[in-house]
This record gives sequence, C-alpha cells and structure tokens, in this order.
Amino acid sequence: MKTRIKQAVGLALAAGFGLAATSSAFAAESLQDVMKRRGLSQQDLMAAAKTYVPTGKRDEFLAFSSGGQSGQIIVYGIPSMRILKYIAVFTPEPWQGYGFDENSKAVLRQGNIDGKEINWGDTHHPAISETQGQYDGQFLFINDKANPRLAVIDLRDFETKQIVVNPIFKSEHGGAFVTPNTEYVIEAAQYASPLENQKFEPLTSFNSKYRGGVTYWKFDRHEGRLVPNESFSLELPPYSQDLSDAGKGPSEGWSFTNSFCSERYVGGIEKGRPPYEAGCSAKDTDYMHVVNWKKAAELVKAGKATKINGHDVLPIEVAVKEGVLFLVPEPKSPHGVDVTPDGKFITVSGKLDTHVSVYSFENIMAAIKAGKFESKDPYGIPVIAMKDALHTQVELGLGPLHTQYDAKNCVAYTSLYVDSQVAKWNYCEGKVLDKISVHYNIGHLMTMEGDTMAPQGKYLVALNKLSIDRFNPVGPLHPQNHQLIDISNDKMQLLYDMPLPLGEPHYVVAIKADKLKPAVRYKVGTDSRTDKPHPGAVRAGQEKTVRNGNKVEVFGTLIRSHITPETIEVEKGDEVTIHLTNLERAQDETHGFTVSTFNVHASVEPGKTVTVKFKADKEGVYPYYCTEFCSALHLEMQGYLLVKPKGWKPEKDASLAGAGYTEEDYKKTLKKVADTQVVIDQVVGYITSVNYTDFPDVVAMMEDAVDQLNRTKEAKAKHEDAARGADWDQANLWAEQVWQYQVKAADLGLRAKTYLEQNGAKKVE
Ligand code: RUQ
Ligand code: CUA
Repeated sequence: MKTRIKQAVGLALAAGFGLAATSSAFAAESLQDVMKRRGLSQQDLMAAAKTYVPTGKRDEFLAFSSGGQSGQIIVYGIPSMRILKYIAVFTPEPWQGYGFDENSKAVLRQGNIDGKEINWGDTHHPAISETQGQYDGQFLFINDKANPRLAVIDLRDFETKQIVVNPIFKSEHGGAFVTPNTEYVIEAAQYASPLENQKFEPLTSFNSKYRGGVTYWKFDRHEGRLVPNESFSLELPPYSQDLSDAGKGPSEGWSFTNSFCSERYVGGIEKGRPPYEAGCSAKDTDYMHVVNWKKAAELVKAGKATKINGHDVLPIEVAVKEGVLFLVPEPKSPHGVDVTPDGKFITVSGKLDTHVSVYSFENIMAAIKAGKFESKDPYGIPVIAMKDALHTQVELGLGPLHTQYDAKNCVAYTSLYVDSQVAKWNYCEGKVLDKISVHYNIGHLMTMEGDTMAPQGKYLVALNKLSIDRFNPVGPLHPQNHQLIDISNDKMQLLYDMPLPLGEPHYVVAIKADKLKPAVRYKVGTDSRTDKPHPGAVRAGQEKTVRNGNKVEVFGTLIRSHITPETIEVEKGDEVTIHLTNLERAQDETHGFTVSTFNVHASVEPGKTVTVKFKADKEGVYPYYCTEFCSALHLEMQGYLLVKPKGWKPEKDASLAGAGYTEEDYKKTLKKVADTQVVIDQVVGYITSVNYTDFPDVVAMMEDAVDQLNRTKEAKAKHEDAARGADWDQANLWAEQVWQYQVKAADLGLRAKTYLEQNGAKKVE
C-alpha cells in the first residue's frame, strides 16, 4: 500500500519534471502572447476574468433551467455556466435510474393521464419556493405545458418527489408561480377546452362550452407535497390564459394572469376561414385577469365551489358576484406579466406592441373600490379601463416579452424578441437606460433572484431561441444559447455564450448558492422518492432471497466492491424483485445496478434503497453489475442472474473448479495483509490524534472504514480454518478477502486524512 502510494507520487513528480523540461517555451509565454495566439481582445479578457471559476472554486449562483421538450430541469452555475446536473422530471432518465427502477417509476406514473402512460413533458417555468417573498431554497416546481401537470422537486436531494395532473385542463402554460409563502402554486390553462374529462364539444360551441381557468395548488411544506384535495381552480372564459404571477407586499393575496386570443377565434383555414394567427390578434387588446386568490380560497372553504372531475372549481358567476375576479385590457397578444419586487406594479409586455405597460396595483384597487368599470366582458366579468389601471407605458422596441428586476430600485430588464435585444429601463420614471444586442431572438430573460422581493442584480441570462452561427455546427438542429450578461454597471456587458443542447429552455430561476443545503447521503435504507424507510432495506449481514410461489424477492446490499448476493437463481417465468441498499456513508460513493437485457437500472447513492423489478421470461445467464466506476475493483462488482428452465436439476453435485493455490501463495497474501495493516494503523493514528469528531464527513467515513474492518474477522477465521486443513485454495482466497476489506478501509482512511489536512484539523491532547 505504502509503496504503491510512493510509486504514484514518484510518477507524478517525474511527469511534472518532464513537462517542465519540454515546455519551457510555454512557461515563458506571457498573457499578451496568449491573447495574440488566441486572438483575444481586452474585452474578451475582461469577460473571461468575470466568468472564470478556478478549479476547486464554486459558483455564486445556481440556475435551474427548464429543459423544454426534454421534460427535465438543467442545473448550472453562474457565472461559470458549468452544467452540474439534469434533474429527471417528466421523462425517463437512465443515469438517475428515473423510470428504470420501481421507486422513481412510482413518481413518473403519478403523471399518467386517464390511465395513459406519458413519458415526456414540455417544461416551461421553474419556480423556487419562497418565504416572505424570497427564495428559501427548499423546493422547486415546474410545469408541463403539453400534458397539464406540475412536479415537485426537493432541493435536499434534487430529486422529483411528486407529479400532479391538472384535473380540469387539457393544456397549461402559466405555471409554476408561487405565492409569497408558497401557500399555493399557480397553474393557468392555455388552450381552452371543456373542463369535464373526456367530454366532446364541437368548436362551434367554443364560446359557451369551452373554458380556461387558473388552478391554485395547495402546498404542504412540511410534507413537501402538493395537496390535491385542498387545491382549487377558478373557472375563466376561453381566453387562452398565459403567464401568471403572484402579488407580493401590498398586492399579496392577489394574482395576475395574462391572456391572448381573447377574440376566442378557433381557426378553420380548412373551411376557408382566416388562420389562427390572424383571428387571434384582430383586437387591439386582450385581458389581464386580476384574481383575489385569498378570498377565492375562503369561498371554496365556505362551499361555494362546484365539483368538476372531483375538483373544486369556483364558477365565473360566483367569482364575479363575490368580487374576486376582474379584467384589465392589455395591449395586443401579451406574454409576460411580472410583478415588481415592491409589489406595487405589474409589468405586461405585448409581443405586437412596442411598449411595456406598467399597471399600478393601487390604481386597480381604487377602481375596484369605487366600482368604476368601463364594461363587462361577455361572461359578465367587470372590466377596469386601461387608463384607470396604468401607471405608465414605455416604448422599448419590437416584441417585448418578459421582464425581470435589478437589485437597484426601479430598474427592470425586458427581452425584445424581434429586436434581439435586452432593454434596461426605469419603471418608476418610465425611461430607457440602456440596450444590448443578443444572438438571437431572446425569449425569457432572468436576473439573479430577479422575480423575488429581493433581487440580487449582478448577472442577467438571455435565453435565446436561436443560436444560428454562434457555435460549431452540429447539423440542422441547433442548441439554444444562454448568454450571460454583466449588469453590475450602468452599461450591460455580454460575457459568455453557453449552448444548451436539451430541449428549449423557456425560463430559468437562479438562487444564491449558499441558500441551498443539499444532503450528501441518505439515512441508510431510505426510499428517496417517498422520503420514508424503504421496506426492502437490509443491513449488512441480513441479505436474503425469499421465494413465494413464482415470486422471488432479493434483499441485497452494495458496498465497495461487492454486490450481495453474488448469484440469483430463478426459474423461467418468475417475477423477480431486487431491493438494493447502498451501505456506504462516504460522499459520492454511488453504485449503479443493472441486469443484462431486462431494461432495469438503478442509481443507488449512499444510504439509498432502490427496487428493480422484472419478469424473468427468458431462460439463460444474465450478468448483473455496478454501473458507476466506484473503486479500483469496480469491474469486479458483479454477479449472475441464472434463469433456469422450469424444473431444472443439476446432474450431479458439481462443485466449482479449484484455482490451484499453494501454501506459498497463502503466505505471500498474509504478508501483504500485515503490511497493509501497518498503513491502516498509521492513518488511524493520525486521524485519532486530531479533532476528527468535529468533522461529520470524516466521522461518516470512519464509520464506513470500521464497518469494513469488522468484516475481516469472519474472513480471517475462515482462512485460518482452511489453512489448518491445508486447503490452500480456500485459505488464500479468504486471506485475499481480508485484504479487500483492508484496502477499502485504507482508502477511506486516506481520504479522511486528506480531508482533515485540507480543512484545518487540530491536534488534540
Ligand atoms: S414562454 S418566450 Cu414563458 Cu413558455 Cu415566454
Ligand atoms: Cu459500485 Cu462500481
């Protein structure tokens, strides 16, 4: 062991010297030389200095990006723009075993609609849970536009825990948006349809039978789950509801939902009518829906809702009569609706209008109080005149879409889709401050915590729909382009282009990284998808295989570098269930598990228990193995599933072939074991000489190491026993097993030692 370490150090040093000797020309290269060689300008260098995160250092912000048609979430760091993780949400994802093990499948299948399996999603808007209008870093929500669903991700382990299907919509877009204390998650419909499930209505009854709506999903923070039977919806006219936002501060308790196509046009080019695009943008204005959700929730509690598909829906008439629903006209085909950090204003941008319209919540309330309405819409909803609700309108450019806010007072940023620009402007004074070009056709944009009550400023990310000529060509389907922009100064500066090759990321939210407190391991035996003890979990030494009729259930464990059991024998036609517990406590010691040709895969992080299940419907020999390169003996982390023909019996009592080891081999192994013990003792001596108990990570590693060493006792008894009987095969192999346990313990010990040295451990007396 010791010599191996020394050899490794020697090699590294030699390599280092070699490099120094042959590359002295490079060593002398100056910054100017590099700039010249790579064609970099001062500006480039500045951008590099602002974004480069040196090895071992971490990003200041973490961004959660919708993964668009991939149905996933992408996590990356800002300012480095390094991708850290894809979180599987609506789509099977093999790395995480998502959809390939039983526990994650249970979550994915919550998203079935009327019994139909749905294996993808069109994710649009992620939202981080909030406390008093600020990100608290506990949960993440995201919507699926195509199949109206919402998902809950727990930010302790970045895993999807729940999917809920909207009970009355057939598509949605205006989700996920949280209320300031995450009491509710807002999800607004998009394309109107009959609210009753599986109900056919012809398009000719669009105005009378088709409806939109907005759903308020109750969130139970303690359980970390949405509560369907405490959630409710508001019935809305068939106006293609769009984005939404929750009021905050003075506007807390209210929510705002845009719409487009309030013309209620239903196309029909096949019948000679003008197409959707023409009919849906004929009027000069659409409607912003203004909803008092707090009062609506009380009305539902008081029994004023109607049940549709078993779900509480507050009818339009009730909402109007009780004064919880109002409309305000907004310019042509609006898209984004974004409440300012102080909660006083609501910024709306219409794709076909060059202005942003800033509405004043105070003005809206004054009109409601005075009963001052300009009209009623065809469904009897009072309409507040635009001029009575407006604070100001600012001309920004072509195709304004979405707005985010700065840490600086009154400063906002709006994306200009047609102009391919970001406009920086002041919403209090109504004037433009700066503009920057992006490449190309920006959709959403995002500033750090820029949709909360306390935006952090610093950076803005432009989420561009097209990347055209920005990257090396990879065929007709291009990646998207997320462009990082420095907003800490008066003038915006473009810093970095990041290609995102996983669907169209519509919206992103970014949180200060230090607000997140992710775990590094699970309590041993946890089902991570329910957060509860997994019924299939076992401790080391309790592994077993249980047969019940044609059902075979394996309770196994994983620890470097061993899968218990090593063989699973079943008969053709058996239903096989394998529960696997990762016994490791060491950080990042994930094991994977798969069985050849049965389409199962599990990612088993430290402490987790996962189940895979399949029908052994073909006889044969199927290796199973660990799919994560977890240790030097990872390749040996293997076993066999033997699927025998029905009623198969071995011909005679065949035993396994011997390897032919000698006494000499056995003695050599014993010497190796003794040498390794010396290294272990030294490492342990160091660790116990310092205050290692102050470091929870080290304590966990030591527990693992002690576990390993405890296992040597049994193996030692076995090799000594075999040696007494001169069975050198058995003696040598069991002695080798002792060494295996030692190597794992030593590996952990060395890691612990390095950790302590790097983290300033102190000598104890
Ligand atoms: S979208 S480009 Cu939010 Cu789904 Cu606006
Ligand atoms: Cu465990 Cu490889």
